[in-house]
Amino acid sequence: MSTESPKNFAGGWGALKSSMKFLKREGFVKGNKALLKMNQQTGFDCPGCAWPDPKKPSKIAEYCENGVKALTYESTHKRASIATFMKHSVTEMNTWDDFKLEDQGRLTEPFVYNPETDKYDAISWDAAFKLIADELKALDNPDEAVFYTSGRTTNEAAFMYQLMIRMYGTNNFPDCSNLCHESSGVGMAETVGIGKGTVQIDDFEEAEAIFVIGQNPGTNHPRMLAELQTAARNGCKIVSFNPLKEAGLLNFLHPQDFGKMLSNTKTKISSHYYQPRIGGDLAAMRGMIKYILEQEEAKGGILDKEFIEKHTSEFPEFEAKVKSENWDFLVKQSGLTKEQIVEAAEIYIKSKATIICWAMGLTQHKHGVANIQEVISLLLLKGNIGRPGAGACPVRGHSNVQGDRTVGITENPTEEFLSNLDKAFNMKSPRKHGYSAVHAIKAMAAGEAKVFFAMGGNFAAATPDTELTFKGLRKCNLTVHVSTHLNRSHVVHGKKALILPCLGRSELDMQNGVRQKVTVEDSMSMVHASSGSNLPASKALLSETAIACGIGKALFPKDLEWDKYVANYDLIRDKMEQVMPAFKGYNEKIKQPGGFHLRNSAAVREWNTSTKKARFISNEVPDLPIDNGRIRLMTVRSHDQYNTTIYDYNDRYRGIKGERMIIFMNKNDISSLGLKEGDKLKLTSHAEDGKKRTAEGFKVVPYDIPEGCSSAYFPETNVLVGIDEMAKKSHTPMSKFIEITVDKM
Ligand SMILES: Nc1nc2c(c(=O)[nH]1)N[C@H]1C(S)=C(S)[C@@H](COP(=O)(O)OP(=O)(O)OC[C@H]3O[C@@H](n4cnc5c(=O)[nH]c(N)nc54)[C@H](O)[C@@H]3O)O[C@H]1N2
Ligand SMILES: Nc1nc2c(c(=O)[nH]1)N[C@H]1C(S)=C(S)[C@@H](COP(=O)(O)OP(=O)(O)OC[C@H]3O[C@@H](n4cnc5c(=O)[nH]c(N)nc54)[C@H](O)[C@@H]3O)O[C@H]1N2
Ligand SMILES: [Mo]
Repeated sequence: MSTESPKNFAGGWGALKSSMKFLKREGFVKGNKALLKMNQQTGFDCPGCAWPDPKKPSKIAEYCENGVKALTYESTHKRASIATFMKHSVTEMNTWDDFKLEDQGRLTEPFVYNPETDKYDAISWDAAFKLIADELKALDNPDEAVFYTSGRTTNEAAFMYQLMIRMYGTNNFPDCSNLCHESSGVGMAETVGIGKGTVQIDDFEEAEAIFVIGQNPGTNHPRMLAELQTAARNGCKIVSFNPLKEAGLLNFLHPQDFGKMLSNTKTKISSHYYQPRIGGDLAAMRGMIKYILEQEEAKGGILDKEFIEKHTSEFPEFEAKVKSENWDFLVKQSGLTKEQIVEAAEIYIKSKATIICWAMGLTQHKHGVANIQEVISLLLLKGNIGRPGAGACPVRGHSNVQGDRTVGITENPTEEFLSNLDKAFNMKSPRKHGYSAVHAIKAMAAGEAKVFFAMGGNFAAATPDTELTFKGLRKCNLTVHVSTHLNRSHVVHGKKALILPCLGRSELDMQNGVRQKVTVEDSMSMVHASSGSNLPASKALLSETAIACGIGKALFPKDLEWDKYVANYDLIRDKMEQVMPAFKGYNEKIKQPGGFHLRNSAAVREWNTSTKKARFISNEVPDLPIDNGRIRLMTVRSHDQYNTTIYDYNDRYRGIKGERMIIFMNKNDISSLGLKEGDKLKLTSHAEDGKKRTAEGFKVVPYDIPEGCSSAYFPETNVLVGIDEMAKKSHTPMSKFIEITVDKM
């Protein structure tokens, strides 16, 4: 391992150099051609993040270093073929790290686990579909099967998948969203009546202040830096709340801006940077609101009283709650000074249009939902929802995680959706709500769920409480994964196990001789078409849509003309429009460059809440233990990973090379614990269930992080997250708040 000083800017020549490295490593020519089509209005959607494409057609393709990694990963020349599986037993492969598993390359054909040889053998698609149908039919109750989705699945595939499963009879749809932005969805649905962001991309040009809370766009949404750069140049105040100084939030040098690259001109991104304690944001925001209300009382003219009167409910209760709050408590809990809180509040007061962006730093806490509701309260005070340059912006993760939810991937479907589905397909969907991700793990571990099916993702590695998750998966009668690459979930498997390889987003999807389009929805509710152009990694791959329909056909050959839908995705979209009125004219609308915007009720100040108004909800600011001899650990992404996919072992912006087993700590904590840089630690977490969970071998790296706080990478740290450590109401694992003690090894 080597460490160097963390960078104070993102992008620049380092980003280009890294892009070139990945292009070379995975097969330069093919990747390069495909890049020209990425995020172009006639090409395919980047399988990286859910940040929207630019509105105006651009001459050059919109991509970033991490988009290049996502694409080269998909178009690698390496293959996990039958030869790979003949060479290595599953037990052996389970000793490999996550990098080595995925680095075998693209899966080439369906594989079935052979318990006699402990190896995966090839199996035909028809035999695989039959095996799944037989196992599903053998269950006593459809609720004994669980169907996970990861957010890369396109609208068409997700829709046919949920249809097949609801025909089968369950709403057990745990989703990567459960591990991710669920707190945003739940928090916003209660307060503004819709669980989606209210801003559109153009709003970033009109905002006077943009708050970025608990998000690391330099690594996870690099294309967002272009919007922040434009805003900063327009004089917009950019205020970051993050325990770490993240390079991308400090300065940016756009790698596609040749002029600036040549003159090495960086743009300062954050005008103000605050480093709260991990979990301290709710206290900080409550402090800001307290100051705003104090100023309103002293001077007046700050609140948008007309908006509050006309559009909101429960303001008096909220005001009373905030006033009763003790400043010392809020300051101590936030980890900031009162001056910093006041300074941030002053920026908010002066700004005529404010956007608040956030990601996992707010959602993956016990008080994740309360965090989001405080963001909303802050916005409501000045009527900052439903007008230009203002609004709530939960920055989504997976490129179609929002779309999957829209088209029915949810364990809590609405009655409206189900009854429309029933009408469109002449069926009776189950009404009982299903398992979320955490509940699915518990059910499998308890033997109550017996078949686990995953449309994408890497459930074994992405979820909390690794030991319990592994136990649950191994107990299943059957585990099935639709995947592009080999991963942990294939080698920690049920008694029977299948790996079903699928096409990636960048690949040509030909059905019946016709090139198909699929659609996705970005973070700002734009739905647009995507059509891959690369030759598929193997002739035996099927599209996710064809796989969902293949299982549907094996289960219910007579109930639907499954082949008809596989042959022409337009017909799927016609059906979708019957179920979801917002998609009216779907096939026509996606012909428009850039696609179409799904109506967002909150953005037009229509509040579908229990009070029919936007709600101020008075949550308690949690009294989180400080100085209790424990350290708060947040688990984050390095620059060289995509969730559980490890592209490489570097974290360039944070100065880490060739290593992932590290823990960033404050230098005062390091010395008070008698440690020094490079010491190897055993981490022990202290969950409320009383169980001690440990992870070993993390090297100490001193870092600019508040005292009592630390940071390490996931998935290596998921063993430390107790299964019951989850956000209230949203049940999102508390991946950003693990209380640990450390021992020198
Ligand atoms: N290249 C790449 N892109 C990705 C992904 C990837 O893995 N790689 N993953 C995708 C997915 S699924 C998602 S959900 C998004 C995730 O995007 P992010 O949420 O940006 O991802 P994390 O690495 O979890 O980073 C969380 C950030 O919050 C900060 N943070 C942690 N705890 C707190 C806290 O208590 N308060 C505050 N204020 N900040 C805190 C951390 O320091 C870090 O900067 O990215 C998506 N895009
Ligand atoms: N401790 C901790 N844990 C976390 C988080 C955290 O911050 N901390 N973040 C959480 C978050 S935000 C999320 S979203 C989850 C992510 O959880 P998942 O979505 O389950 O995991 P990924 O790592 O994104 O999935 C990677 C796998 O997806 C497959 N794949 C790639 N492309 C495709 C495709 O086009 N189709 C199909 N079918 N498969 C494909 C590949 O085989 C690859 O191995 O992890 C969560 N886990
Ligand atoms: Mo995510």
